[in-house]
Amino acid sequence: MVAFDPQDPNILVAGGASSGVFISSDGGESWSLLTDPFTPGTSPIPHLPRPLWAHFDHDTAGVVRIYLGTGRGVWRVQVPEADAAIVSFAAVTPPSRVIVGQPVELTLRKVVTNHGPSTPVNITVSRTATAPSGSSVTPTASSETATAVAKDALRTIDERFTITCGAPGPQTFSFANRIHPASPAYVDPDPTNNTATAQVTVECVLPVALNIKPGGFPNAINPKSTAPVAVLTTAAGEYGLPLAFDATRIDPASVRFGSASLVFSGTGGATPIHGAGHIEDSYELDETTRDGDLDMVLHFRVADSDLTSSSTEGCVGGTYLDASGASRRFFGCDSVKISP
Ligand SMILES: [Ca+2]
Ligand SMILES: [Ca+2]
Ligand SMILES: [Ca+2]
Repeated sequence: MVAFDPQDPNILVAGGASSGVFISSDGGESWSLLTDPFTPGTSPIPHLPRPLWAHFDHDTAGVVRIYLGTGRGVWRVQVPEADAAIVSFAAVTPPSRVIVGQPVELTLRKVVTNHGPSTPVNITVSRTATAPSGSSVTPTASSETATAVAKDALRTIDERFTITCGAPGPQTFSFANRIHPASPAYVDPDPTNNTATAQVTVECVLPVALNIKPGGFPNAINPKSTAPVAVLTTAAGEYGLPLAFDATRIDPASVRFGSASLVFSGTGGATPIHGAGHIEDSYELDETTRDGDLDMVLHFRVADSDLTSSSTEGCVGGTYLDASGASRRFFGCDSVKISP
């Protein structure tokens, strides 16, 4: 015998000749034994051999009554209800920008509760994560149990993921959640509040190779002077960079020069002199080689940046047009020695 509850298709019961009767409250994913085929004489639970039919009764709040018929009579079993619910689900201070190829931790915070009437109940929490094509997220699936959640108590669950951008531009990572009472001996009367989804869109930033003071090292710069900076055109894998970059596609007016935190966040930094750059085959990071491809060289007044004598690196960030004409962000740093 297999019977579905017409009021709640997630509830079904199944029974065989001598196996006992099983119930599932999650559409058949998990099952528990309703009857006692082993010690029916000593336990208060009956053994129902050869069940023929089942009738479901929701007339009483907080419990589902199931009438099981055999050729010899009708038995009533009561299954308690527990309404597990997701109250909220969102990312905790997600990064707005992530460098392509660099793994970043992301926390999603979920609050679950149990609206009862059964209390407390264990709640199984399972989740999946999906990355856009080319990017990655781990773990892609996991689950845990929130134990003994009392009626209307709020239980906070933090879920940690690692995301890695595979391409520059906006990338959307998706997270889906599903909860249910851990034991299928409980029926969840409202499955509509058992799922939640969240999406996190980050701007993926292309890492680039930078040569401050091309042709010289250790990049000693007078704070009252201007600093020449070459953003290098590179192939994928060059200088350990994940993707190729054509520096001649940079929009010079968008470029800023300064500390990593200020430039990466896009909140400040010096603008290039005259808002311009020039395209030339500049020096590679060995300071002696010109590799034959064209790079972007810009000049900045050091005093316009936030770099000080204690700074050990200078960074540039800005936008460029990719092969399809879309505006994307790049970012790179080089060591620097600021001294008069
Ligand atoms: Ca529910
Ligand atoms: Ca240099
Ligand atoms: Ca070059």
